[in-house]
Amino acid sequence: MSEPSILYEAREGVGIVTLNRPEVLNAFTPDMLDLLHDTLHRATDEGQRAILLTGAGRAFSAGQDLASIQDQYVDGGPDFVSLLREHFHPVLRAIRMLDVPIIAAVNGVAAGAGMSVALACDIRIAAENARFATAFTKIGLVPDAGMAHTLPRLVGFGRANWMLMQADPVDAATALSIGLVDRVVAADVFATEAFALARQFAAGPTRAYALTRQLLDSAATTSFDHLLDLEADVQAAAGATEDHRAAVAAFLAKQPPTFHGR
Ligand code: T3D
Repeated sequence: MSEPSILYEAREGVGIVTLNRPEVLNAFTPDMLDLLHDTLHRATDEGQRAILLTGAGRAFSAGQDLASIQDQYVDGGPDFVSLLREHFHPVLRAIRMLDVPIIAAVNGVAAGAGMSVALACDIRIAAENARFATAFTKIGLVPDAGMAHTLPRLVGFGRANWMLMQADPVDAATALSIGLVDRVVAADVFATEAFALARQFAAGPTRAYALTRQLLDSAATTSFDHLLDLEADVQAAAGATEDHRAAVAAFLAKQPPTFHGR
């Protein structure tokens, strides 16, 4: 029997989700995307307080599996609309709507929609040998899986435009310097450091993280005036959490806070 295309393990409050088709650099098939979607929900349903998303072997993901759709080109071409709407988009929406923080541990190359998935995550930690290739225009496609939204917001319009149109891969050091990733670590300690980072988020104020993401996403499409109204409501939700109250009490008692994710 073949290995599952997505591996899952729960450890110390972290759901570790591994893209697992290393022979094709973890390129996505529809079944794999559906399983990824279900596995993200499995982690939160089980009560994990952070998700660490990574790839097996030498890649994070090379995006859409181009070999698996090759035969469709003789017959009118792949059905891009259903591939995106039915398989990619549920994954991207799940990532942006999770109740817990999700950290992309980019262990190697991330290309096309594989890079898009990494960019949709809350935090990116990359191994020093990681590479980021938008790849879409190299095969005559436009950015998808949300990249036209996420990339300019991370690196600015001009740099995003260059990366999408010129499309040569960007190395990890450059990715760090332009804000595409949050941390870069040596390959030999990458797995340990990535897990430690995820565990740190798993021990944090879970609701505040999810509400922060919600506020940032809303801010991208709203006026400053409306954002001020929105932040009052979202802050009321954060302020009603047990974690907030306990953290203020801990601060006043000169103690470190302990968060329970409630
Ligand atoms: O329906 C739709 O298409 C719409 C959705 C589109 C979303 C997208 O993601 S479009 C972008 C798709 N991805 C790409 O175009 C990237 C293609 N891959 C590459 O450019 C390179 O493989 C990398 C830059 C990612 C890595 O290069 P390198 O030299 O490190 O590895 P390699 O030798 O090219 O790849 C290793 C193997 O993985 C190789 O197989 P082999 O020769 O050992 O049997 C290669 O064919 C396979 N592989 C890599 N990427 C894909 C792939 N197989 C299928 N699909 C891939 N995307």
